[in-house]
Amino acid sequence: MPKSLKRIVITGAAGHIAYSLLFRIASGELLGPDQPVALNLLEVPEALESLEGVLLELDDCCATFPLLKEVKIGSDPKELFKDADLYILIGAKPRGPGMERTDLLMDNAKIFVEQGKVLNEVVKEESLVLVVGNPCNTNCLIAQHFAPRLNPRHFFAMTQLDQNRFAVQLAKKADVSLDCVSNAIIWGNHSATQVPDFANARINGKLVLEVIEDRKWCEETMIPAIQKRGAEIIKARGMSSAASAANAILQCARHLIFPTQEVFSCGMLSDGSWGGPS
Ligand code: NAX
Repeated sequence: MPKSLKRIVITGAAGHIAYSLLFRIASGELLGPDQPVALNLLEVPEALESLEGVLLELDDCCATFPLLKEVKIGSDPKELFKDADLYILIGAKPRGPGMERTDLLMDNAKIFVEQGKVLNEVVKEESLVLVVGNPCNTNCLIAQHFAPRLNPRHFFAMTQLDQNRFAVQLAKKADVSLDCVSNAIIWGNHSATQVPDFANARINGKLVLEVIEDRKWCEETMIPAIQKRGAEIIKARGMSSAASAANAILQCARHLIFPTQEVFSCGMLSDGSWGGPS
């Protein structure tokens, strides 16, 4: 029997990250090759014309995206947030050169207050919310606070990109392939204060310090490099990470939706003990 349609809300849909994400979701990369999907794409009114262009491109790919059954666009969250299974909240003002994520706090908090309130009105009990727009941990907490009807453990802030950056650094230093690295956990916020946990990460099943034997490099070179990686990319590209962020969204959302034995990082409300979506 064909699977029933899954609806995904994506905010900031005319932005850079969404442009790298939408086509991959439409191709089935997120939910699998037999899962029909509908996209509800939210933007601010000024960006709707640009989003219409993305819609035309999705249309032009339809021959290779048979799973994409429906696309709605608009700027009213009350309309677009109805009946979705997954909410990927990207829409926010991005950092420019020299800005830290906290500089965005005031502007972006307002967005997540409004969207949290709308989620509270329309969200289904089993839906999951993944917040990407920065500062993502704070925005996630704000949205969760304003949507008390939804299980607080269904809200997540994305730190998968930091985890990927961490794992790559370890693999390069140890001169092994990426699949040899496990337990590359990120503690704390997606910010310059995050803690890539080299003490518990593993390379070929061994503790990192047994393989790399260079605590000074871990503490003084690797951790600052990961903490500042976003800023390094902004300096080089003049824009914040987009394709790698979209890639991390897919990985993180798959981890949240499909059961996995793999250790992965993301921000979630905690009482100090671990627990996935319940
Ligand atoms: P863009 O500026 O390209 O796109 C953001 C889009 O959001 C714009 O099109 C804007 O019109 C839209 N938007 C603004 N307010 C909105 C609202 N109320 N409702 C719906 N849409 C709205 O930025 P992009 O490069 O796509 O980055 C988006 C966000 O992701 C930024 O906050 C950025 O800092 C954050 N990031 C988070 C990462 C993470 O690991 N958590 C990594 C990448 C990225 O830095």
